[in-house]
Amino acid sequence: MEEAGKICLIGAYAVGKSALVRRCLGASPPASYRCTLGLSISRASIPVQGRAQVFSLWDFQGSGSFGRVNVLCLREADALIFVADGTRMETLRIALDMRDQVLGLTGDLPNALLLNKADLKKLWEIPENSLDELAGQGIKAVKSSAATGLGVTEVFANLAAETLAKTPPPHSRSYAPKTRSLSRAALQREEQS
Ligand SMILES: Nc1nc2c(ncn2[C@@H]2O[C@H](COP(=O)(O)OP(=O)(O)OP(=O)(O)O)[C@@H](O)[C@H]2O)c(=O)[nH]1
Ligand SMILES: [Mg+2]
Repeated sequence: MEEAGKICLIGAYAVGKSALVRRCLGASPPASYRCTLGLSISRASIPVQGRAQVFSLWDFQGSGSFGRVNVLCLREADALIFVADGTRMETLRIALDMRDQVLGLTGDLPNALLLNKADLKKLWEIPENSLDELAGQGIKAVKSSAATGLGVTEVFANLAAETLAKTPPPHSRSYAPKTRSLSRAALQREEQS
């Protein structure tokens, strides 16, 4: 089946990106933590308006900044999921920095910010009013848990629907290859930084 789009997951290390992908694929998080090396790509079937659509999920290695190689991988991104770990406040700052940096390069793509590990309430560090503050800044933030599944299906389904609303899949339009790419100026800025 033809891929309907590419969804990228980005954030600091150990925030739960790979666990969220596993949950999207119908599996629970693994018992032990294994960091992603570089990039892991999976294919997921996500229903949009009652019809299964295949998306590729690009799960990047966690980091505090987005390097040049990863920036090049974002050329064909259709939607972005920025992930923070609600039990580590600094990971929210990292996710917001990455969001600014990446959206500055890709332009306005469908995106969401996940405050993950919502099941770990006792360890939660992000203030309760943060969701409202972020909403006030036009940032769609959602609490999620790869452990319980909270918010996960909805976020992937919403982004898949937004992606298809922007770019219908090939079988429902006359086929034209994607032409969007990072601007030369954006790449040069990235090289110089
Ligand atoms: N309790 C709880 N644990 C989680 C959740 N999501 C992930 N974890 C755990 O957190 C650890 C890190 O999860 P990963 O999914 O590997 O994190 P990652 O962001 O992919 O990490 P990198 O690949 O290093 O960037 C693992 O031990 C997971 O089982 C969650 O929602 N709740
Ligand atoms: Mg990972």
